[in-house]
Amino acid sequence: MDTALVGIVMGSQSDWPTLRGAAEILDELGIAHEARIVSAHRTPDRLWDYGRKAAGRGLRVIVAGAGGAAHLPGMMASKTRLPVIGVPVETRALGGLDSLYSIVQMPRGFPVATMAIGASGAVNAGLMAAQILALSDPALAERLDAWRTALSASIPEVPADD
Ligand code: RP5
Repeated sequence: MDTALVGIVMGSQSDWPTLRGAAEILDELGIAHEARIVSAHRTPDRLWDYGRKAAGRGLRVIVAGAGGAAHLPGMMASKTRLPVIGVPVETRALGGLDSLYSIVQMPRGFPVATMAIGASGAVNAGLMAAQILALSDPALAERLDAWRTALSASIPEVPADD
């Protein structure tokens, strides 16, 4: 197994159905990654440890998803200089607006690149991580270009009836 370049962290097992979208796109693009449950509130020491060691272990980008009081992406960003891409997980109570506001409104100095709420946000987080890595990986840049071209080609110009 190659050393993971992207760390996907989430606050709970219940976030995995959403965050899996990031893992799948990274698989598709041939990017080594790992997934871990790291909760800002339930396992703060694990979060500290993960953030402190992330760069030294060879990770280049972190995708962090959480729902509700979603402090994980911001706290992770405070512990590592690696780019952190935040995914607001949809919530039953507030539809994920709570997650979005918790993640997006960072104080000056510790940015989190915040994606859309839910599944689209997770896939885009994987793509954003790939785009960052492609800056220094020409082979990946080619795979990414091909992926984007295929997506464009799959969009019909004329809408079909049901
Ligand atoms: C957050 O609380 C997690 O990120 C999750 O989205 C939410 C609910 O967690 P569970 O109660 O389902 O474990 O920490």
